[in-house]
Amino acid sequence: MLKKIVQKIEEFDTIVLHRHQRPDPDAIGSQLGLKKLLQLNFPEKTILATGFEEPTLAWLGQMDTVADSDYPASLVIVTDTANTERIDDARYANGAFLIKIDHHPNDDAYGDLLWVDTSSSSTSEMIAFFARELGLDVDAEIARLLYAGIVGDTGRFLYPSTSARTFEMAAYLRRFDFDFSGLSRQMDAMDYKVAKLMGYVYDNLEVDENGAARVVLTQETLKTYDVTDAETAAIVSAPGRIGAVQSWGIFVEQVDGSYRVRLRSKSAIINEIAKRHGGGGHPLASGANSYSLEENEAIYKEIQQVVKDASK
Ligand SMILES: [Mn+2]
Repeated sequence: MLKKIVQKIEEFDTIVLHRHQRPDPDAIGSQLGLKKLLQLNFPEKTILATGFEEPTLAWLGQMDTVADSDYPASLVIVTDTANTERIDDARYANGAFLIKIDHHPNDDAYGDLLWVDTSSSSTSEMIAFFARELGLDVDAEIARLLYAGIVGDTGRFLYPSTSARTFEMAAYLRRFDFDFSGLSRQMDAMDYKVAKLMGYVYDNLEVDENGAARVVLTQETLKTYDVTDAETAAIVSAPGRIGAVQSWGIFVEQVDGSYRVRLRSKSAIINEIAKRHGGGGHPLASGANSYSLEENEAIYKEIQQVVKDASK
């Protein structure tokens, strides 16, 4: 598989890299890590990265301006994105050949060539593996980007997706001379306003007798704390720090009145709930969409049910 991907890379002069909307450190880390990796190892090629410039992740790196005319003769590689609707920049379909590199369940098997490995903690881990297995040159900046992606998707090596290979890749990347403690501090840091929002989350969290929990963040709450939907990412794992909490949903009201629901769990499988409500993702970390207060209730009831079933 790795060889096939390299063969395709060798065939094209222009390569455009995409990742998912509402990017997280793994989306950008894998996208820009791969970009720098290809630039370093194939200096004669034009390697471009496209997508929304997420302000809270600007410290990771910048996107490029990609022209429509760049696409027809290009290889497009999409990292960290399970389904086509989630790909940032719909022009991904305009390339001559499409490769999917991802670690989410392969429910939407798009692309002409797919490398999907659900045993990987992150797509950044896959790119690090790709680089090491093929003996490609790696530098400190590539290592920084991929390490950030691994740290992001494993919750700093906390989630069960953290494997022996995850640590191997982390150890491999750590050899390069990037600002390790600066990056670690950056990824652990939060704005004062987000810290206050976290206080709100702990104050208003509803937890049932089996450990099913929820909190609703309305537009009004977001305004009160002066945080954007993207900034709420920092509080998603917070309920899990409470011992009694097993699975939880964070319901974030959107401008249009719908809700983005972030589902997390310590052991009970919750991505089936997400799939029933216009979303998907990992068994223990997924996202759904709700279009009414009734649907919010239905989703919470489903969380309660899986937690109850798992506690038997
Ligand atoms: Mn990921």
